[in-house]
Amino acid sequence: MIEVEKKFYLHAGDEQRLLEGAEKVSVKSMTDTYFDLPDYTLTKKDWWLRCRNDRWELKVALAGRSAAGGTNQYDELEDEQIIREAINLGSGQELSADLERAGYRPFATIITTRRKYRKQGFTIDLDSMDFGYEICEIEKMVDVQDEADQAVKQILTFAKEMGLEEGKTRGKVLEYLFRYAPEHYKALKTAWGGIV
Ligand code: V4E
Repeated sequence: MIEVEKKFYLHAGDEQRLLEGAEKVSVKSMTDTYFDLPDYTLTKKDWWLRCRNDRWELKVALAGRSAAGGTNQYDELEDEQIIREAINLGSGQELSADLERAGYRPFATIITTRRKYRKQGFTIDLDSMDFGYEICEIEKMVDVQDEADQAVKQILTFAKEMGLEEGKTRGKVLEYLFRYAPEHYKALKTAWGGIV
């Protein structure tokens, strides 16, 4: 599956409008620890290796850093063997031990409370982070890349109908790096040729 998503900052009145008629799906807390090599090999490629509530995930950027309309597209790998292959990590012992041996280190731990809703075929996540940051994500899952471009347009149209401001947003991890790990943030800015 390919996740097509766009992040928005909500202003006064936005949440109420957005959630009107929405179906509440869940409220969950998740603890994410993100890992990379000291030279930021993964994140410079816009790849994000994390352990979420004890399960490993690798988000791999698909369509460049920022596709049309600032909607990022990622493949989400959740099978440990496939994650190993993606990052060229041979089999040994536990994934965490093998990662550490290969030089990977945690660079951020973020606790998020996520309120999840569904409306008009879109998933709406209202995320509140433990370091004092809030962001809204509108998402659609699609099966193949061909459908992703269509999903991008649909998300942007839906957001416009809901009266949301379509501006540049900093996701939770980038905001975390911006605040607490400026050297890492600067490395990404250089590698990507700009950043919000
Ligand atoms: C994809 C990404 C990062 C990893 C965290 O992704 P995010 O979507 O913020 O996490 P979350 O918890 O919502 O994941 P989900 O539960 O939906 O799977 S950190 C930065 N990015 C990408 C990114 C980018 N390339 N450029 C900008 C301006 N922002 C974010």
